Amino acid sequence: MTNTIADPVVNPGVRRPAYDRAGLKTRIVHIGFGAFHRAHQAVFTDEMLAKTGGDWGICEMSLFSGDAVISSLRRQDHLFTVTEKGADTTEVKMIGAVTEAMHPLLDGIDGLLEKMAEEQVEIFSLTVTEKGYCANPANGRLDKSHTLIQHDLLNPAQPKSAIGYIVEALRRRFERGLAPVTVLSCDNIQQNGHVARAVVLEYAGLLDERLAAWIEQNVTFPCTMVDRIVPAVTEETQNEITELVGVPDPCGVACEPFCQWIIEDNFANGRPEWDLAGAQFVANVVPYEEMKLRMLNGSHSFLAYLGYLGGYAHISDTMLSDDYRRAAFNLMMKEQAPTLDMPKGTDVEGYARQLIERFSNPSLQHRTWQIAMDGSQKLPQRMVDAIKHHIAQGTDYSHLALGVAGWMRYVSGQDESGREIDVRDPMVSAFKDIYERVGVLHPDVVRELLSLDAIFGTSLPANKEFENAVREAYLQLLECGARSAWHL
Ligand code: NAI
Ligand code: CS2
Repeated sequence: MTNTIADPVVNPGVRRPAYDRAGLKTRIVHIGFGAFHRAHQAVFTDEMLAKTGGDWGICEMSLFSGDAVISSLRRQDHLFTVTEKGADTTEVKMIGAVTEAMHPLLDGIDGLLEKMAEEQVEIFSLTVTEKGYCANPANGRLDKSHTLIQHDLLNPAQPKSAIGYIVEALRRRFERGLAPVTVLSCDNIQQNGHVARAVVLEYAGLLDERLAAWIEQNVTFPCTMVDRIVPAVTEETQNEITELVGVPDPCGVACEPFCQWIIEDNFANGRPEWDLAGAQFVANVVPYEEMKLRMLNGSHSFLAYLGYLGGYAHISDTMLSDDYRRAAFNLMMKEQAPTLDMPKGTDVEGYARQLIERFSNPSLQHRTWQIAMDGSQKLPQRMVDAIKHHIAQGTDYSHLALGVAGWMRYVSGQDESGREIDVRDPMVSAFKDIYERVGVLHPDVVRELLSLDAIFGTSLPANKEFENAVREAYLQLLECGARSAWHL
């Protein structure tokens, strides 16, 4: 048998769990054992446990891909490592907060549902990506035509979508007279708790009005602002982790040292004292979410589209260009910050400067291609909401228009040298149809892409001034290329 991180071969520099793991119970079920959860909620829970010695354990679940990672996690006693990499610091932490790990391919759909229905479970947390909510991105309502939702409505006891799992597990709890739970969304969606609540209630209502009413009255859906840059793990990262840890850790991830979690204090049942590990519980998260989604994620997407088109593979590469760095800072300060309504004393400019520093971290290889993914699910909260604000105020939004044009140019599927771009997005076939119909890189695609109401809603596309701003930016990109576009 080969050694794993559960064996006593791990390098002494790795920080180990500082609490009694045997006392943990599965009180949290987490759906989406991706890179982000491992480096964020799992770390907060681990650090909280080191302070309190409590019993908040996590059962990890992935619903689609990821069965191999779940199997690996089981093989290594549910331990995994997180490597925090600053510009010139490296710290490796072994996380011990996980008690169980499940996947439908390993345990059957019913196995997962029964785990979620266990009496001691108090929280269902989620990192299932923006598209995992099966919502219309522009308005946050359930997309009833979604293939997974259509399937689940016909087979509610054998669901496929995260929403289907949550509602079926809640039904079992409701019928067995068990306590309700808190559904804790940790995805980058504007008012993520409200969106989770809306889709769960709408879907439950289509199945059973009584169940929907019970959920509405008993289950809570706090909003959260989550922040830590955690790039997808590459082979290079895996090798580096093996070197640092002493044995391979197929569940290991690497991330930046920065970490932030602001949580609306609205729990149906118990909650961990995550504040002891640095999280903040507040009454209203929405302004913080908005600030993060527009300033960080908005400029991330701007840099991802224009960076990819300009030939930059990583965010940190774009930060080596004065033009890209200045454009990202101006986008944040001139066009995103003015749309925010922050509590008094919030240092927005300090936040923007810190973001530029975080984006510049040379130890993180965060691919522009990764961030460019799923743009249809990301543009509304990252750019479109702010554009609406500027149109209402009559103020300048030229960087945002360039960002939208960069997305349009990117989803053409062809880069500036004519090479194919691997566009990943649930709406990719709609983009292909438009480009095929209108002609490759014809500026009329602007009007056609703007008419996708799942992204731009219904009123914005009718605004001629907006269409012209995006069209001009698109023409700039065609004529000069991303690196020479106006605002770069
Ligand atoms: P990942 O690709 O490593 O993991 C994605 C997880 O979501 C996997 O477990 C996958 O099985 C699951 N998933 C994907 N599509 C799904 C669907 N339709 N239904 C149910 N589950 C689905 O991605 P990562 O890095 O963990 O990010 C996940 C989400 O976390 C992001 O989309 C974002 O909303 C949020 N986030 C990510 C940050 C990062 O820097 N990676 C930071 C802040 C938030
Ligand atoms: C990124 C985010 O992939 C993306 O779209 O913008 O995942 C970003 O890394 C995080 O939100 C940082 O907290």
